[in-house]
Amino acid sequence: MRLYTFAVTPNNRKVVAFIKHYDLDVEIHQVNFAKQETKQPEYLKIHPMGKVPALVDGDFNLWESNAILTYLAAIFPETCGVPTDPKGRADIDRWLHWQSSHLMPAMGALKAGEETDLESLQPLLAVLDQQLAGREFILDELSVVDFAISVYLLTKLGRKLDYSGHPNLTAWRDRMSQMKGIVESQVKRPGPK
Ligand SMILES: N[C@@H](CCC(=O)N[C@@H](CS)C(=O)NCC(=O)O)C(=O)O
Repeated sequence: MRLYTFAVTPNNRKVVAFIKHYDLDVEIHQVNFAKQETKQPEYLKIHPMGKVPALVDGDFNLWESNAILTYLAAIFPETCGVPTDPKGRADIDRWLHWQSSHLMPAMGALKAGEETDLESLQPLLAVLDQQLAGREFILDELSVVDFAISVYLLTKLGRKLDYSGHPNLTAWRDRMSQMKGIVESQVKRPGPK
């Protein structure tokens, strides 16, 4: 199994973090953007939109980071990354959709400068804080959603947000930042000489 990825973005990091957290037998291939690897005909056969991440498992090509996360959790059930009961599974879908349809667009708008007020994220942070009340992880047990969401709040932009009114979220974010997969998927930037 091979993951095509580009380390630095949250949609890529969430998958790499999950793989590294559980030492999954998946080869991680960093694509070469400078050489336009993702726009080459060979790669477009894997991901017709020419984006990353993408997973190749034999003759099965899968793209969309959240679909890759739930597939890996199914292939490697020892991760317990996705509950198998219908309500547990629906809860996973709920939070993965929340990440892709609310958190990502809101943070994307800030990053693109279409929205300039960092406070615009506060209602979303409040929803997450409320969910985390009395819980160690978003769905009690560590699951793919913790990886999918935490990486957004650990980006450069995520680090600028005000978490002071959200104690449950603050504690979870700190906890996630110390998890093996999150630590090992961190891109180390060269420091000042
Ligand atoms: N919704 C997709 C987003 C994929 C995506 O936009 N990937 C970006 C990096 S995060 C990319 O490949 N950008 C380069 C390009 O569009 O050429 C996912 O979650 O996998």
